[in-house]
Amino acid sequence: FLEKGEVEFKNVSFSYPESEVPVLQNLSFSVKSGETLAILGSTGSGKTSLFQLVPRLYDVSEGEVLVDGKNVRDYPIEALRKGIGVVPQEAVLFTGSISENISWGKEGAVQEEIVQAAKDAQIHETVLKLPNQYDTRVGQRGVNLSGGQKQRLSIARALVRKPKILMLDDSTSALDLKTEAKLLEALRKYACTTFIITQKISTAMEADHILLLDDGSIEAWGTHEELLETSPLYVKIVQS
Ligand code: TTP
Ligand code: MG
Repeated sequence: FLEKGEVEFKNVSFSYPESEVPVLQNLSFSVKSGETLAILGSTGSGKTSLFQLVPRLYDVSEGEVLVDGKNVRDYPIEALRKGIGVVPQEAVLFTGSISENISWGKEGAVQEEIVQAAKDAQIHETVLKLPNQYDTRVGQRGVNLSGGQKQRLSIARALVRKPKILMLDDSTSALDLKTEAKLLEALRKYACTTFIITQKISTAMEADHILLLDDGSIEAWGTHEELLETSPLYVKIVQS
């Protein structure tokens, strides 16, 4: 659906429809195929809003978002929705089996693919302990899952589609550091371009680039080492 998964923002500004308030202001950056970008910034700084512009949940107000050099407006919406896996900030599960929840949005996924995605998302072992394993129902009258378990199911759902671009909206917030490290390691073989919103410096340190958003603008861009030198705000976050 997408060729390489390169992403470029060119002078992007954005306000929500019917609002005058700019949420993102003049953002320019680019991420190459297979690279990881960590996005940091305080609550309300525009991280989730930035994510929504890539699969065109919203359109930019000014500027351009390019995927593989082409404006996202020039893609069929299906290509974007299928080539980009967005794991939302709040995991959305529906009443149905674990398998159905993972394969949702990918018709014809076979059991091996579902299990592989679950293994990579670090939820397979948990599923095996459930009463009916992959056939266990979740949601109403089904089992209750913890926040971190829901997050990992939601990641498995994105992985089963083998996206070229993977966008994780604080999706590892409930995971312990060891599980998160295993997850990030497993993601490598997907070789997808990865955007990861995170509050954890340990996650940001592993990324190829860090984008620090402050009130809708880019406060700093670079690697962990570079930001330690150039961004007082980043240093403050590291020390907090
Ligand atoms: P977000 O982009 O949601 O900010 P965030 O993701 O950085 O915050 P958090 O860490 O809490 O998840 O919001 C930026 C601004 O945009 C904020 O003023 C709320 C507003 N907004 C809307 O008006 N409509 C929306 O659908 C969203 C997501 C945000
Ligand atoms: Mg958010």
